[in-house]
Amino acid sequence: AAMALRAVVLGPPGSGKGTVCERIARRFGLPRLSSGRFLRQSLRHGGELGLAGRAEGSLQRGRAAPRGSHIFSGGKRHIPAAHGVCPRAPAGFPRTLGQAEALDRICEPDLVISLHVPFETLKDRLSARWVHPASGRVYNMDFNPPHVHGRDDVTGEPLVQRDDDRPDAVAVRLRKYKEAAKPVIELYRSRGVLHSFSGTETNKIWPYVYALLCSKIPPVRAEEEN
Ligand code: G5P
Ligand code: MG
Repeated sequence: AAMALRAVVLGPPGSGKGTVCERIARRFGLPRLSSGRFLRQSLRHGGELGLAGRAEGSLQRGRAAPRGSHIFSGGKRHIPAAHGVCPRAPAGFPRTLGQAEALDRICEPDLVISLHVPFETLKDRLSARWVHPASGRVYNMDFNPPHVHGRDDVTGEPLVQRDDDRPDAVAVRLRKYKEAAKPVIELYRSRGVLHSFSGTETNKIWPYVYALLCSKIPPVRAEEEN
C-alpha cells in the first residue's frame, strides 16, 4: 500500500479517459478522480467545492470551466479526505499549463497517459453516451450498453445524456482541449513521463496501457476479458 504511482490520463472529450481510468482503478486498486465529474457534482450541489455558478453555462456550451484553478482548489480540499494522500489517477486533469504547475506543487505525476482518437470517432461515441449522474457510471449504446435500456445497471435509475455531448458542444470542447493541452503535453514529454496511445478502440489501446502500468506497479487483480 506504500506503493505510490501518480498517473494522469489526458485526452480529448470522448477519448476514453473515464473508461481507461475505471479499468486502471479496478485492476491496480488506485483511487480514481475525474475533474469533469468534480465540476458537474459541484454544480449539482450548489457549488460547495468553491466553483463559481457561472461554470454551469460554460459546461453546457462545451467550454472549459472559467478560472480552472478553482477546480483544483476545490479538489485540493476535497481529495485528501476522500482518497488519503493525493490524486493517484486523475482523468482530464491537468488541462492547462497553470493546472499542471498547480499539480506539481502537490505531487509531480510520474506517469502520463495521453489518448489520441480521431475526431469522427469522438463525435460518434459521445452521441451514443448515456450516464448515471449520481454514480458517474458511463454507458454507450454501441460499446457497453446497460442491461436494461435507459436504466443504470446497479440502481435501476434512469440514465441521461450530458448537455455537452451535443455535436456542436463537442466541437467547441475539442477545440478548447487542443489549444490548452498542447503545452501540457509538451511539458510532460520533456520530462520523459509522457506515453501516447492512438487508436479508434479502447479495447485495442487498453492492453498497451495495462502493460505499461504493470511495469510500474503490480496489479491487484488479474487481467480478464477486457
Ligand atoms: P470531462 O467530464 O472530463 P471530457 O470532455 O474531457 O469531459 P469525456 O467526454 O468525459 O471527456 P472521456 O472520459 O475521455 O470523455 O471518455 P469516456 O466517457 O471514457 O468515453 C466516451 C464514451 O465512449 C463513453 O460512452 C464510453 O462508454 C464510450 N467508449 C469508450 N471506448 C469506446 C470504444 O472503444 N468504442 C466505442 N464505440 N465507445 C467507446 O469534463 C467535462 C468538461 O468540464 C470542463 C471542460 O469544459 C470539459 O469539457 N473541465 C475542465 N475545465 C477546466 N479545467 C479542468 N481541469 C477541467 N476538467 C473538466
Ligand atoms: Mg470522462
